[in-house]
Amino acid sequence: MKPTHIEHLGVAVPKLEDAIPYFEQLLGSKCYSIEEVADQKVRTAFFKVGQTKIELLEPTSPESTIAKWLEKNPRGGVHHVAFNFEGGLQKVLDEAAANEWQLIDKQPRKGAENLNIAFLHPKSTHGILTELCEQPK
Ligand code: CMX
Repeated sequence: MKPTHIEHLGVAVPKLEDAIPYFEQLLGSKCYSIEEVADQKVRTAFFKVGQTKIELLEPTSPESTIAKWLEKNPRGGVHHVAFNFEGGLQKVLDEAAANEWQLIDKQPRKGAENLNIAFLHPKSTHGILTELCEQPK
């Protein structure tokens, strides 16, 4: 298991439009994509910082995991860290399971930007909700 780079940092915010101007100024680049991920009940906005991205996440429903997280962290903040892998995400997940890390997703599924993704539970990753990613073929 060796990620190539940090694919993105997921940042939960109450409202995308309130946060986008700050990140555009900070990063000196425009938000390049806004996308709704219906099954995660979020709207996302993306920025590039070198090879890494910042993904802003706004809940689209009170049942969204992001809405629940914002109840405890109303200003927003870093919600998850996503690492990019090459050579097959299922292999990485099998290794994670063998390490007894708690898998939220037992097999890869589709996430924002059509990435193949799977999450590890923060209870087994030193408090960091960890996303494993692979670029689509
Ligand atoms: N980072 C660190 N810890 C977190 C966390 C996060 N983002 N979210 C929840 N936790 C912790 C809580 O603090 C809590 O800890 P304690 O038991 O010590 O109090 C514990 O996890 C359970 O928290 P909860 O509020 O009851 O939340 P749930 O168990 O319902 O859900 C989780 C937590 C991680 C399983 C859920 O958020 C999940 O499945 N996440 C993966 C999917 C996801 O995050 N989707 C949104 C992004 C989608 C995208 O990027 O496109």
